[in-house]
Amino acid sequence: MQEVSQASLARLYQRFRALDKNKKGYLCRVDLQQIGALAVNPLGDRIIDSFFPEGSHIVDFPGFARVLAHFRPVEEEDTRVRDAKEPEPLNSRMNKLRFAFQLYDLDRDGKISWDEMLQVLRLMVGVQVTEEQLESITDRTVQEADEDGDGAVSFLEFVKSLEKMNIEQKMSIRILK
Ligand SMILES: [Ca+2]
Ligand SMILES: [Ca+2]
Repeated sequence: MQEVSQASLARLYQRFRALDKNKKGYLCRVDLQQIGALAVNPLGDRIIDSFFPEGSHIVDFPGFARVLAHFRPVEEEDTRVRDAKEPEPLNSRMNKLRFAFQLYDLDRDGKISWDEMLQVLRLMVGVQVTEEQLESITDRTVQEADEDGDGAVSFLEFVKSLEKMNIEQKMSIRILK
């Protein structure tokens, strides 16, 4: 976490303590559901899931800070050439993309299947489309991204299809105001 300044770490810790209503020393799902930026995000529940890897039900401060690091806006200085030995910051474009990809890839097999795409699109487009419309949106989305024609979207295909979108902006949820 060396890329996080002391000041922002202190603010993050205040945020953690404020969310931790009963001063348990850790957070659970209901605590995280108080984060407004997540409550209004269609993938908020999926993002909350990513705080709890492998069936755990609580997250401590280091785990909380690690997941939130993906959402910090990319600072201008991040575009400078870094020492190759330096680890990539968690909020780099590549890490944001990896994080976004795993929100789609529920079974973690490295590919977004048609069903997985459908589930995400259902969350994103809301209730105003019919199941039939949703399926055709899914068809189109998968087809547009699927370059090798295996019917699923690999990480590379995902990256290419998002290239024109401003992922930094989309993934920069300002939790630390
Ligand atoms: Ca998958
Ligand atoms: Ca493919």
